[in-house]
Order: sequence, then structure tokens, then C-alpha cells
Amino acid sequence: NTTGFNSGQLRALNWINSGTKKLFIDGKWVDAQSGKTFATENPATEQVLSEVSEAGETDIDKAVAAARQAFESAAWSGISPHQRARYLMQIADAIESHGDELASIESYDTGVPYTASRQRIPHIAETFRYYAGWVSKLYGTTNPSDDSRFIYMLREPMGVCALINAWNVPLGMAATKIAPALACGNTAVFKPAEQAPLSVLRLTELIHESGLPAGVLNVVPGLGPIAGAAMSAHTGIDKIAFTGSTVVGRHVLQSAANNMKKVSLELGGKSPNIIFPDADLDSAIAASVVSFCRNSGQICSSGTRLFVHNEIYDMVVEQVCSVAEQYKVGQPFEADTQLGPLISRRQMDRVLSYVQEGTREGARLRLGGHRVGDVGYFVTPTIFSHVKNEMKIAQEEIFGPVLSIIPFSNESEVILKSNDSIYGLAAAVWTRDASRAQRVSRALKAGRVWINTYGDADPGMSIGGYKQSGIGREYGAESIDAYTQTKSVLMKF
Ligand code: TXE
Repeated sequence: NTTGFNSGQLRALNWINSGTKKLFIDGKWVDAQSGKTFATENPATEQVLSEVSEAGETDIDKAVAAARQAFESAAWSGISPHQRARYLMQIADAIESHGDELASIESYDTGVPYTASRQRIPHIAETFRYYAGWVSKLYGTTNPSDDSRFIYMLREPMGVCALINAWNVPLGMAATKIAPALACGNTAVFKPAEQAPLSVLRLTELIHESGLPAGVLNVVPGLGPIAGAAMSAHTGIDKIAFTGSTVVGRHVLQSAANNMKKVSLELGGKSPNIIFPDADLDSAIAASVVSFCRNSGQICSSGTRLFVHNEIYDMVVEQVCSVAEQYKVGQPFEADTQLGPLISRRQMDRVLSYVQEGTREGARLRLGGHRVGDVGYFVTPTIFSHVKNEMKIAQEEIFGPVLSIIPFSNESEVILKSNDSIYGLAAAVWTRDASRAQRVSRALKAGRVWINTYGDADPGMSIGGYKQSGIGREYGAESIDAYTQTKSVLMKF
């Protein structure tokens, strides 16, 4: 039912229904060499949304060759940084002016509530603008030396970058890779996840309209073990940036060793969110619920381990449950929906199997734990209390709306438990004691720490993993390091 849809939402539907989506190679939309396609599904209805061309090895070869040729061409490597910045600015403007349409396509493909995907659009545009600002400031350095020598360092692009993304936040994660890669003067072959490729394909059309030279950005939807694996192993690729599971990240790292690709990996998490008794409890409780329910829990930095001090434990458990109970699970395009479906039946089954596991391990199921309806992959907010940190539900990334609430009695104990994880992506601490906030945030082994908030982001603030949550950082100046290499030059007078 499209009654009440805005024009962008209607355009999204028309675009989705406009036929098989193709690969974008060397500035042209082409079928896969094999002619193969795969279906992408609407997880709210379980209906096929669209067929998408499936890139195979030969298509990856073509995309890499196009990216290499573009990298060597004057049309890209020869242009001024100001022109490169203008491309990124134009892309940002196009994202904003097509915000309703892009957000709608993303919601159809991922099930994320439309209000949430629409709210992300300004941040996605801002990411392109943030990196546009860097283009003309990629400075090198000069080194002090004696009078007979001049030593300086140039900052240069890596070359051809493979960018592989997950399905959970397709446009946002595309921006965090495409914007810095292009800002630094690289060319790219981008593979969206097979579960949700559509919004990025529409973004690619907009990028194409910005006049970016052919071959600078190639987009190759395809399956992980085929297209993704071909990209990881490809000797024509200089750098690979991957977002996805830790298991696949490990494969990517191994294949990248083939030709010593530079690698950045953004992997899983099991982030601790710590509430001390002196915190602003209303804010802490509200944010804790958002942190595990946002995107139905399918966010790498979700606050899935909630550590609550014994003094306030029972009260906080009760209130977290009562706030989460009010959250509406529903259709993505209903205005009051807070949790849409999970991405796939596989993901729903995986999440529900962890719920069984939690009960089996002896944690107390306090809320939810089941599917909603029998069409679409909807799962209720689910809360376990009296969780022990060594339980599977507290150690493994579930990637669904499942919260483990773990008691603690003092600062050193909670630091130990928080860090007792193979992951180290994000963490938060809630307290009014500024010294404690500083002590705890320094002690937490995580790439991003929030104090008295959860999940706030800014393009200038990096994110990335300690331990098995990844290698390297995205966002901020650190992405510039990740997409450039330096060259030292010594001239003898
Ligand atoms: O991820 P995969 P899946 C975690 C989360 C989730 C689990 C499984 O716990 O439940 O991973 O999700 C491509 N070589 N995260 O199976 O398989 C694939 O096509 C190269 C956390 O969807 O890692 C897709 O583009 N590439 C995470 C991307 O990798 C391969 C986000 C991610 O898919 C490949 C997503 C291969 N051999 C899942 N196999 C986060 N950190 O946000 C697959 N791919």
C-alpha cells in the first residue's frame, strides 16, 4: 500500500521495478559475462524485489582492468585536487537531493525502518563532503637535513582499491569507503553485499551522473565466495577494504597476502556498555535500549553486553525491559516502526538459535525471544538478565536485537570483564564522575569509546577494531592514511 508515500518513495518503487540491475564497469552498465543473476529479497515480505547481475571472475578481471586504466589515465590522475573535490561535493549534493528515494530503496532491500534510513542520509552526504575537504590538504612533509640535501615526503594514492561491504548499512558503509578512496586519488572496484545491493546501485547511477571519469568507480554485485574471493586474491588490486564477519575477514587477509595488498578490515563486535550507579540513569537506560535495537541489532558496534552495577541492577533490568517492550516491531514504511525485520531467514534462524542457547546456558530470558508473525523475518527485542560474561550469548556476535545484562560490583572487575572478549570495536561508560569516566575509557580495549552517550558518530571520528574486530580505521584522518602511501625523496645538490 503506497498511500501517503512521498515522490521519492514512489520513484524508488519504480526504479526497483525497472528490471534486472546490471554491473557497472568502465562507465557502462553491463550484464555479467555468464549471464547469471541472483535475486534480492524484501525481508519484510519475503518477496523477490529484483534480479541483479552476478559478477563472476571474468567480470572482476574486467572491472580491475578498467580501474587500473583509469588510475593511469590523465583524466583521473592528472586532474587537480580541486576538481576531485568537486566530484565528491557533487556526489554529496546528489545524495541529499535524492534522499527520500535512496532511503526508500535501502529500506525495501534491508528492512530497516524508513525513518531510520532517511535520518542517515545527511550523515552519508556529510561523509562525502568531509573527504572532499581533505582532497586539497593531502600534504607531504619536508625533512630537516644538511645543506647538500633536500628530503621530502609525498603522499600518494595506493592505486586500485577493492571495497567489499556487508548488508547492514549499505549506503553508509559505501560512503566510508568510496569517499576516502576517491578523495585520495585511487580508483575502486566496489562489491556490495548480495543480500542488499540495490541502494548502492542507485547511488552508482548518481555518481555516474556527476561526471566521474569512466573506470574510476566500478560496482560489481556478486556472491562473496565467488566475486568477493576473486577480488581478495586478485593481483591487480593494491588495497582491499572489507566490512563483514571476522571469519570472512580472516580469509580476506590470507588471500590478500598473495600480492601484499594493503588491508583494512572492519569486523564484528560485542561491545560493552557500562552503567555506574551515579549515572544519569534515565538517559543511560534509554540509550542502552536504542544501542541494541537500532537496525534490529544488526550493527557492528551495538551495545550488546550491558554491564550494570549491583546496587542498581534489578531496577535497571526492569526499566530496560519496560522501555524495550514498548518498541514497535513493524513494517519498515510505517512511521512508528522502530524495529524492522532482520535481513534474511538465515539471520533470523541464527538469532533465534542464540536465544535457545542463552536459555540453555542458564541466563534468564526477561523479554521477547521470538519471531513476530509468520511472514518476514521480524524478531522482538530480546533481553537476558543474570548473564555471565563467559556465556556464548555474551561472547559471540549475534547480530540481532538481543541484549545480555551482566552484573558487576566494582570498577576493576567491570574493566576486566569488558575486555574479556575476542572483540574490541566499541564501548561506552555512563557515570557523572569525570575521573572515573577517563580511567575506564582509557582502560577499555576498544577502537571507539562513548562517555554518557551511545552510538553518536561524526565523519571526523574514526572507528575500527582492537583485537579481532579488525585492522585499521575508517572515518577521520585515519582513513586518509589507509588510502594513501608515502614516498620519501632525497635530492643531492
Ligand atoms: O557476513 P559475511 P554475513 C557478522 C554478523 C553476521 C555474520 C554473518 O555477526 O551475523 O557476520 O554475516 C563478502 N571473500 N557481520 O554472512 O559473509 C560478502 O559477499 C571475500 C558483522 O553476511 O562476512 C559480503 O559482501 N568476500 C559485520 C561481505 O563479505 C566475501 C557486518 C560480508 O559478508 C567472502 C556483516 C569471501 N570468501 C556481518 N565471503 C559488521 N562488522 O558490521 C563473503 N564475502
